[in-house]
Amino acid sequence: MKVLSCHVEVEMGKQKSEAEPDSCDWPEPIVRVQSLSESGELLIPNQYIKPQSERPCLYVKEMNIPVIDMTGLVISREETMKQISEACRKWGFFQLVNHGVWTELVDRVRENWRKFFHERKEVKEKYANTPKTYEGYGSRLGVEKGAILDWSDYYYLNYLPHSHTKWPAHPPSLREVMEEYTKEILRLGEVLLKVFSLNLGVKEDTLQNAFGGAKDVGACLRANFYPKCPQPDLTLGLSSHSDPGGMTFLLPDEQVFGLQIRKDNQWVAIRPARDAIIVNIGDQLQVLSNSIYKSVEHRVVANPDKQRVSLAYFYNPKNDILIQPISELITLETPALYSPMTFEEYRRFIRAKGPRGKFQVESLKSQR
Ligand SMILES: O=C(O)CCC(=O)C(=O)O
Repeated sequence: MKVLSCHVEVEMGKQKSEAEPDSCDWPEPIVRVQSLSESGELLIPNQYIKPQSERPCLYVKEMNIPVIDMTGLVISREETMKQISEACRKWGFFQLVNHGVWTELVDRVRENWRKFFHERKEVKEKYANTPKTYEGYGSRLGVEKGAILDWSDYYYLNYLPHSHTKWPAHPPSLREVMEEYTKEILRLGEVLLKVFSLNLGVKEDTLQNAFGGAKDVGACLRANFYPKCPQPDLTLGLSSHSDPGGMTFLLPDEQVFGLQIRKDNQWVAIRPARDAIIVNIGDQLQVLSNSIYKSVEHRVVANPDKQRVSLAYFYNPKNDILIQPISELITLETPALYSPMTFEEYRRFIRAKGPRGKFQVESLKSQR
């Protein structure tokens, strides 16, 4: 997310009713990318071919994003807090190791989602999603007719606030495993919000309160399935985007790399550290920190030889709370860069426009 002027934010608010997905269906019939990949066709359909300017460079420089050893918060607190602060300001990304989530649990999370995507078509189609809530098995983001699509399928789940979470019944262990994993994500989210608050120089509960309190946060996830792609130079597994929510905990595929982040205006490839959970700052934390922390663009390149599975867990503010820069951070020299907007309003916009929605709004604004 680039720094948005207040006007742009207001502009986004204004477009709400226009952009809101009011239909509960997709603008075109849904085609599963997995079935395209398995067809053995050597040319990808035009609908997946990105404009030249968005096509990926498959062999970009590899960089190590900061690795944070979480035990350091106990044994060398000052140093570790400093490392986290730098990572949030300069990278918007870091890799957490020794995070306390059992390797066995993480392995089971990965294995269950991998199994889901390899269930029979009829099993998966029972959970086909619609743009109304996005929950379930999906193959596109955004409802713009004729949009260029990404080379991936996904499963999206809303976990908190508790509603009728659309759990797949297969594999049968998936729900239990994900409930266990969610507890760990919520624990990590709470710890990190305290660390971020202290690092910003405010009371340790400031960000958690701004999120609406620990009991009212939002938690949702997207399991991503990137099938093999015969022409990975023409498309993307996931288009460039920044995450709209609070922060994201990403379990990357440890065997198949593909995540790239934009660093100093250049795409760099990420090689995940062993057993790491990748954390990235989302747009809401960029707003709350008045852009001291960066919500950084990232994307996923497709792979010609191997399929890839990842799990992005989004830790978000309460839907209806107004998100705006923390008052203690606003001074004459550092005026508020954003006007208040609820996360719900913001998300509605992004959902209608797809992952590149906010960049479109920004460029529209800058053309005026
Ligand atoms: O698959 C990945 O490595 C990244 C996924 C991601 O950025 C997302 O789901 O928002």
